[in-house]
Amino acid sequence: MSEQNKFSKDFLWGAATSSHQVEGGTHNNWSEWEQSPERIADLKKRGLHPSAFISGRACDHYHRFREDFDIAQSLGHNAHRFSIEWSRIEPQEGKFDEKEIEHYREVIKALKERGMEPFVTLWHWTLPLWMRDAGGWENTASGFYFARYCEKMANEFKNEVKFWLIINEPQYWVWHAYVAGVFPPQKKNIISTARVYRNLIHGHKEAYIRLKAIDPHAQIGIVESTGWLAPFIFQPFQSLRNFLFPMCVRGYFDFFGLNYYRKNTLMGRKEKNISEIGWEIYPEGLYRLLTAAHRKFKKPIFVTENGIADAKDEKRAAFIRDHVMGMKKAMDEGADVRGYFYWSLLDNFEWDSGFGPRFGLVEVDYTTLERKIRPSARAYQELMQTRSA
Ligand code: IFM
Repeated sequence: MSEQNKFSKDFLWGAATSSHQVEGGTHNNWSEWEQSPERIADLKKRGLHPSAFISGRACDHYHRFREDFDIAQSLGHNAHRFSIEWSRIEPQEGKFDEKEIEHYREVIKALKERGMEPFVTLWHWTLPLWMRDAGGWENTASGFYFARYCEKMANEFKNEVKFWLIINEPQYWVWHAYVAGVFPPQKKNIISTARVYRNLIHGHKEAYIRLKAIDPHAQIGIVESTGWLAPFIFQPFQSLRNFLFPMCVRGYFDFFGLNYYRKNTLMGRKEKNISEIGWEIYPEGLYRLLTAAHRKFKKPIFVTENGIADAKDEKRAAFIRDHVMGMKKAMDEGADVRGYFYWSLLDNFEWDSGFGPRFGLVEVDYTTLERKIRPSARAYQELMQTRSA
């Protein structure tokens, strides 16, 4: 590999997680939904075993984060993305739990001690129960509630955290919760969708303003889920699918967090190369979307998620290599990409799909909670080391 093909020393390499998916012991709108009689009946009707769809103790990362960060450090990561669980921090409206704030202070400290830059997501899809009972993001005050919690976090961690991500994949989440109706609250209602979208925009902007007021040097990002639409006739919808929310909050983010997994072939022939959950593997899409995001927003970009469900670890190493190459191509053409986070560090609870899909660089035995590093995690390490100048 020629020198100019290498990544700079400050390029950030790491992996991502989210609280509800790995911590275990969360008590929020999702944990209650997972155990609701309606959800259990629905799973049984589909011949599925409900226990595989209840997050429960997940990976027990809440108690094992140091051990997990030791692994990430041993794999050469110099950054890590995780989320703060709002329901732990503010279990009752307006009342912040100091013990839980200290927990996340320890998490951040543990990362820094291991030479990993923390990337902190403030909302990754789970609500405190009081917020759910108040109507969740449908409530007109939801943006205010959310921004108040964000402000608290910024005040607590302003000296330790430089990179903040406000809301994870807002448009993707709205679609699944309010249009497709597969995430709680499982509504399929266009009025609710519009209301929630508007409140998320307001929540994002208000959080940005408050975070910046507390720390003008903070780098605050948007994270959106992107997918390459195919075939060609869907080209005009590419922006709507991938960049609508970021366009609505233009001027209120310092960097673009781009999550990318797959091609979405809406009709015609699909890619033959697919993951074990049927997602079409298309590294070229990452190149194209990074290039498009660069042209549209002219901001620094981090690939904040990119990963594959692959229990046997047969495709993951090539998947990472090919996507990193796609990313490099976009960088060579001018996209200001500054980091790459594989999803996910650990196997984890994949929302409505339960524990089935295995995205981890590290395999988790959900009975013993034993961690086992997959060979692709080493391949990823080699890739980042041989390519860093
Ligand atoms: O697990 C999810 C994550 O929570 C959000 N982005 C996509 C991942 C894989 O589906």
